[in-house]
Amino acid sequence: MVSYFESQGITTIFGYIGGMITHLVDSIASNQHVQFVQTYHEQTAAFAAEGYARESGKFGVAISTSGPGATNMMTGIADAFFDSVPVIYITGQVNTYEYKYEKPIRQQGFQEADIISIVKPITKYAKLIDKAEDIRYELEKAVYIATHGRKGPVLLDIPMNIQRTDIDSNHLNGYISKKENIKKTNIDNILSLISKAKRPMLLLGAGCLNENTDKLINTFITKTKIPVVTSLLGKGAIDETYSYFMGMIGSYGNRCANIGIANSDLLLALGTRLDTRQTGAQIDTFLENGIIIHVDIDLNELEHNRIKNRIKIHSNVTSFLKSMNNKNLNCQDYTQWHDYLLRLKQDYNQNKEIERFIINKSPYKFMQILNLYSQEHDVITVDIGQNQMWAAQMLQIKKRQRFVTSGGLAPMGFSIPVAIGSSFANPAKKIFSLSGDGGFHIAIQSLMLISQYNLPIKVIILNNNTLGMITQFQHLYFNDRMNGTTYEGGYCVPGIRKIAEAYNLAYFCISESDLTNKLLLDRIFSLKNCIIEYQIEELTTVSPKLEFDKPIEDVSPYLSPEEMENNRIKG
Ligand SMILES: Cc1ncc(C[n+]2csc(CCOP(=O)(O)OP(=O)(O)O)c2C)c(N)n1
Ligand SMILES: [Mg+2]
Repeated sequence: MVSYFESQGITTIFGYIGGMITHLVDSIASNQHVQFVQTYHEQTAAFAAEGYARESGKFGVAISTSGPGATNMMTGIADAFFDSVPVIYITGQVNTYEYKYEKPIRQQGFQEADIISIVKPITKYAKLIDKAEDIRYELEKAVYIATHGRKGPVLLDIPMNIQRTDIDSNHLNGYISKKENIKKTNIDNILSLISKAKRPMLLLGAGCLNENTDKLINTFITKTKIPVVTSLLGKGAIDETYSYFMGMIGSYGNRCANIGIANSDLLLALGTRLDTRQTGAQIDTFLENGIIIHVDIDLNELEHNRIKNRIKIHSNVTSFLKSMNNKNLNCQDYTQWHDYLLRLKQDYNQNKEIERFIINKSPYKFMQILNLYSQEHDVITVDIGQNQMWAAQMLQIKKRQRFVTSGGLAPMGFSIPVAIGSSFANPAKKIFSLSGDGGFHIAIQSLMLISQYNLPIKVIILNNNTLGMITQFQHLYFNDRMNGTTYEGGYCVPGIRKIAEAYNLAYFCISESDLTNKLLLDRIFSLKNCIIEYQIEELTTVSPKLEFDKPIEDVSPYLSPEEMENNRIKG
């Protein structure tokens, strides 16, 4: 198994040891080219493998023992499933002669759990391998499934006695993939629609992050000058300094992006599933008078999307853009459309939003500083909560920068493990890992790896001393009853200075007043790794925010009806 992973270019396998996986760990240790990284928690391994997959462009591998080891990986498995990340998860299992199989009992072997049944709904493929001679076939099949079509996780559950069987893989059957049967799409109709559109908009989703897709996107927009928005997961698909880049759309999208998309007459949505967080719950009003061309690799997403009236194109983004770029496309004159969007961008960019609507500007000011200190090619990993949205709204993603966050599952504690996985995939990359105080606490044990392997990761904690995203929710809908989210409500933040010391990492505590201290910031940001605690006083909020049942352009805090009207394109 390890030799096979080596042949696929995999250099690191993440995991946590236990009796039922010791054979595999031992085999990894005996291979010169593949290392085993002991992650101190299986959830860290599961997320790290995702980070490794995203950064390497290959796939990640995470392993654990049976029972609790396997169940601890589940959050990562679900995350990889919803966000389409190719990862091979391998769990050890009790010996086949101890396994309960179909017997109507709860458990037969010690630490036995039927992980296959548990993970079926959150994997592309999950298989108990209880015949040693199946291993080659199943392994090759697992990698094929994880990395083809809409990518995602696969789990192989391997009993201990199967792991220790001697095999000669040259004499075992391999997996031969079926020819993929994707119809060649006729794009002439699409070209004609785009050429007629007066106000087209390109929406980039996670499906645009494949290798080389950025070049194709670049060619397409250089040629057409079509304006661009992204989804949360699409951030990083384009250098955001593009003049007609409007920002991120959605529930926490930039106001100019949300108004812009609402006024377009044709939306070319690439590699995105147009979920509620992007479109708002008012799907009937989403691009009410416009055409939506929906390009997705997953036929089910195309067929079962809530938004009616879409032109569906079953294709991956890369081949779609290749065919588009090969054709002649005569676009309309976009001068008026561009002028309108540039005006929106001027009036409703995130800096304006903050000036106008945000009382506690401190977190956003930190993001402005990060824009100065992060460079092309850097990796920025982001956790869940207000910190995620401050980053998504405010960070201007540069050329080949990677913005890694979780969209579908959104598990707190994601950012640091995923940064670690990225770092093992590409040790040359500088990484900024952002978390809230809550998410940081959940991922705490993974800090060990940063000092242990001296990884180039700066861990940044936006410490507002609350589970901020939920306090904003409690403020809106629960009359400020801050149960479980503030000190008074029973939520405490540990002393981060002491934690940094315990994990052997340099520590800096800064607040808003330090953001003008260039000398200090230069020093902190020039370090290879450290923990930066950014202390934020008072209640924090995210703005804009789309409230339930509002159309995408009508985000809170609300504009006056006159201002709204003034932003609407008539006709
Ligand atoms: C594992 C997990 N548990 C609970 C939640 C629900 N949740 C979403 S955001 C949030 C608060 C996050 O607080 P913090 O990490 O301090 O970030 P902040 O919002 O303050 O920036 C919570 C509890 C979640 N997303 N993931
Ligand atoms: Mg917080």
